[in-house]
Parts: sequence; structure tokens; C-alpha cells
Amino acid sequence: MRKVLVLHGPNLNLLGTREPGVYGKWTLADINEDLVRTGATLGIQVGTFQSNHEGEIVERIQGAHGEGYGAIVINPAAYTHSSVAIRDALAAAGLPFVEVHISNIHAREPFREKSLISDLASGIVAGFGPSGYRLALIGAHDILKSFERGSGEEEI
Ligand code: CA2
Repeated sequence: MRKVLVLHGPNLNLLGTREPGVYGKWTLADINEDLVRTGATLGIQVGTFQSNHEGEIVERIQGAHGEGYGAIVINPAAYTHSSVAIRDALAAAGLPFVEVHISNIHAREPFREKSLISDLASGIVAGFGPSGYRLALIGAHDILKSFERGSGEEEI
């Protein structure tokens, strides 16, 4: 069975409790349940992990291949804009990944526009609210399917 690891960065454990105007009303548990349900319809086993600690996120990325994951969906949250360690871990892991942001990082403060991982990502989803994770999972599923066909090219 295809496996996708979904990683959530710092403060995303607060979803649904504050700033609903920016990040929506869903809790992190709501998002994870939606992903597991969506994954089941696609034939994907979804693993989820949230941490406020950079090193823990790095360790999950490092372990992903060994745990049988074929792709990663990641919202590094504030680490998007600062973490060379997460960038290096994603590069070393060699797994395709989709970067997701709940908000449109290009329509906010200028410092949020720069992502240290976007150039390595297979795709980016931003500004669709919590359901952007579902879009990212569908994208990861399509990437895995195209890899399995041996082309490595995305197909419609
Ligand atoms: O839009 C996104 O998904 C972000 O990755 C969220 C990060 C932010 O630093 C990025 O620039 C964009 C912040 C996550 C904080 O989440 C909270 C959720 C509820 C209440 C407070 C913070």
C-alpha cells in the first residue's frame, strides 16, 4: 500500500483555537482525520506528525524512507522561512514532497514570501485553508502513481 507522511510544524497544534480568520476553524485533529479518510479512498495509508521542535521534524523526515513512506506532505509553518536543517533533511531523504500552507504566504508579510524548501518541492499548495492538505495529498498520490509507472513524469 502506498504510504504518505504528513508533517506539521510549530504552533499548528493551536489550529481551531485561535486566529480562525487566518487559519480556519478546523483543529489539527480534524485535518488529520480528513487526511486519513481521503487517503483511504485513494488507497493511501496516511501517517501524521506535528512538532514544535525542528530536530523532531528532521528526524521524522530522515526516518520516512525506512518506514516505507513514498512521499511527504509538509507544512513546516514558521520553519518554512528559516530552517536550513529541514531543507537539508528533505533534500537528503530523496522522497518527493508537497509543500502546503493554509494561508497564502504571498499575500501576507514580506518575510513569509520566502520559503527555503519550495525549489525542492514537487508541488506547492497555499491559500486554500485547511482543505489545502487534502489537495496536497491528492497531488502526492498522483506523483506516486506516475513514479510507479516508471516515467517519473506527472500525467493527467
Ligand atoms: O499558512 C501556513 O500554513 C503557515 O505555514 C502557518 C505558519 C506561518 O508561520 C507560515 O508563514 C504560514 C504559522 C502556523 C501557526 O499556526 C497557528 C494556528 C492557530 C493559532 C495560531 C497559530
